[in-house]
Amino acid sequence: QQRWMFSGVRLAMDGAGEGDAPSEFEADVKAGLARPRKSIPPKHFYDAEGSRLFEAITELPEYYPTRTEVALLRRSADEIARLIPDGAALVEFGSGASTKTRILLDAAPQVAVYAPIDISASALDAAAASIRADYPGLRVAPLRDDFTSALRLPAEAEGAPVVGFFPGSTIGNFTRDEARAFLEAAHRLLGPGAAFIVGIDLVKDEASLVAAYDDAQGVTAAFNRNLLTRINRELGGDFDLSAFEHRAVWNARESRIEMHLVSARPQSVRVAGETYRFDAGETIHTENSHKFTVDGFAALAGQAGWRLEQAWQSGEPAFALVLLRG
Ligand code: AVJ
Repeated sequence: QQRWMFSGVRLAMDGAGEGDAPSEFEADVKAGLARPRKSIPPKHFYDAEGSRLFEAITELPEYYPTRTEVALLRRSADEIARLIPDGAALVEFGSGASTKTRILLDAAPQVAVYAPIDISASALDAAAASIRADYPGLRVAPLRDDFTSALRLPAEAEGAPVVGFFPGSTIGNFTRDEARAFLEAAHRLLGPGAAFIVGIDLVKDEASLVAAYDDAQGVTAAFNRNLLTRINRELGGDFDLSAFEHRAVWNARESRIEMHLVSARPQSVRVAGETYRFDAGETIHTENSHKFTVDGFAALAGQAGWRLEQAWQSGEPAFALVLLRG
């Protein structure tokens, strides 16, 4: 951690992972419930149970993004590897278990340094240990932090060609302005000439999109409601879980799936000593998941100083990996 430098620059949504400071969780929940349109940032989904539920989501028949991206990555890995220079440093944003990274590392043995960034210390330690064990020639320089905050590359990456990696369409959790700010920060961090490989989920028919976020088994509903369980446990809340319904809606104007928790009746909820009123039908907006076109994403990245160099796209359901050049 000493080899890295940080700034106080933070975005409203800044990464997924357990281990947020409780005070940040409390501040976000209190501020979010006090707004006229109540909202809580999606990064707070990922306590231990939330992380487990998200893993279960990735196995659902309706939730296509993970398996589609993994298949696309496998299929494109050799082509992507040809664009990665000898001795490169691979910097991953929100690395989690580093599962997708292995597909790249297997195809690109010329990568010399792996610098995973993740907010969860436990996930980062476990991933770094297992990558070190399986790739003995690779230097692993992990950074435990919110991935929007890193401002300097590790010393191990100095002088090396830099390749950023941000799979999972996690960039879709940002609003447009946040995504632009993140891409600008990543451009500064990775440096001129760097490559940046980003996974983006693509616009498709509304029924497939809604089903992916409102599955038949109710796992996504449980994932959404778990946020209230976490508030009850960690912040002394008294949310009645049976009085909030899961809703996933397609917002065509913003090109995003929104997840909400809908109050089934008028009610008051106490959290950390404060009372919050809900009308019947009032919602807490808990997540945005933006869907892109390759051209639209290239334009957005262009505003942040990146040029689209190559894109790999799956068949239906459509998902893309893009390689941006700084
Ligand atoms: C981890 C942000 C990519 O938006 O698809 C899955 C999270 N939320 N189901 C997504 C999520 C509900 C996921 N990301």
